[in-house]
Amino acid sequence: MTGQSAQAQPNIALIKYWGKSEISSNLPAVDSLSLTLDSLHTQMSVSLRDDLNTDRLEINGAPATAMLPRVSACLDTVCGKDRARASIKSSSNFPIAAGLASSASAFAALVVAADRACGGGRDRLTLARIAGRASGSAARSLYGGIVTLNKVGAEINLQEIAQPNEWPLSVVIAVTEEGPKSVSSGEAMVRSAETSPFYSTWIDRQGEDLDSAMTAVAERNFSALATVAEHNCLKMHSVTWTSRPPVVYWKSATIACLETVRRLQSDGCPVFFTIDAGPQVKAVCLPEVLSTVENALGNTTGVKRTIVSGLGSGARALD
Ligand code: 2P0
Repeated sequence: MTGQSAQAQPNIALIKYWGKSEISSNLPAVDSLSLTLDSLHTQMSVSLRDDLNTDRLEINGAPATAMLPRVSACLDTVCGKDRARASIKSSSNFPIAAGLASSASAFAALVVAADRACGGGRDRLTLARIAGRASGSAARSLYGGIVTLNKVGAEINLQEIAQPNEWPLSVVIAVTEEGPKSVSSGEAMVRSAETSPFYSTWIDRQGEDLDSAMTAVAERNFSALATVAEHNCLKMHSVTWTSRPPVVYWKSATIACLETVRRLQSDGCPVFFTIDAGPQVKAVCLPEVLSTVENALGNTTGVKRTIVSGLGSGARALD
């Protein structure tokens, strides 16, 4: 029996992946830029076992059959279809399937653990490409700090454009609802592509947002990063709102959090918001205003709790 463990942290996109150019290989339709977090994590263990007839998956201690086909397919890619069956155990220290990028940290940790379990020794980019086929955002969690993902032909490339200590941004996550989301991001992306009148503009204008964000990161220009990240977020949600039937991930507490961020900004506080495929608001700020931002969001109507994080490293094996 071989058992291997790995850990990965979720990432939060400031320039968002929304849409697929090829569904079979899960190739993103747009490039993206994200922050890898440090305080949230998923730990995954993979044991290849000759005594099992089927793969077994436990998430936070409970059997998880719905996710198993995606996990098994990912293991096939890493270890080959003729591999031994696997016992896979995943645990996360944050709510899953609620717009906190749990699939990103899960599949990033899975490919690292699986690669070790079958003795592959693959490099990080190869593992990121495999993770990306399972979940587009997972590729970014193989890398740390501020990360870009670019589509080049039928492949993706990734780059760490700033290490956590080179621009130590802070993130406050305002949790407004803990349950799983109503429409999966994969399904919502397909619906957006097929029905939103704004989808083609979203695709066409992504390059300029990514360029602006990369320049802002290179110059450590917080207000420029804030402007383009909020714009990109609101564009992505405009696409989901205008899909048919519409996909609206926001709750009233989500909007209350945006009002809190606007109030902080008008007081001169260096903070901006972003929202993913769920109702939570992620506020990115400079470390010196972290407690101000955390208090303000924690006291916003409808916020159940806040989670604070800095920037962290990419997925890694655990000994
Ligand atoms: C992102 N999201 O860039 C965007 C912004 C959500 C909103 O990537 O279908 O779970 O598994 O490739 O990676 C969430 O999508 O999608 C996501 P699949 P994934 O972070």
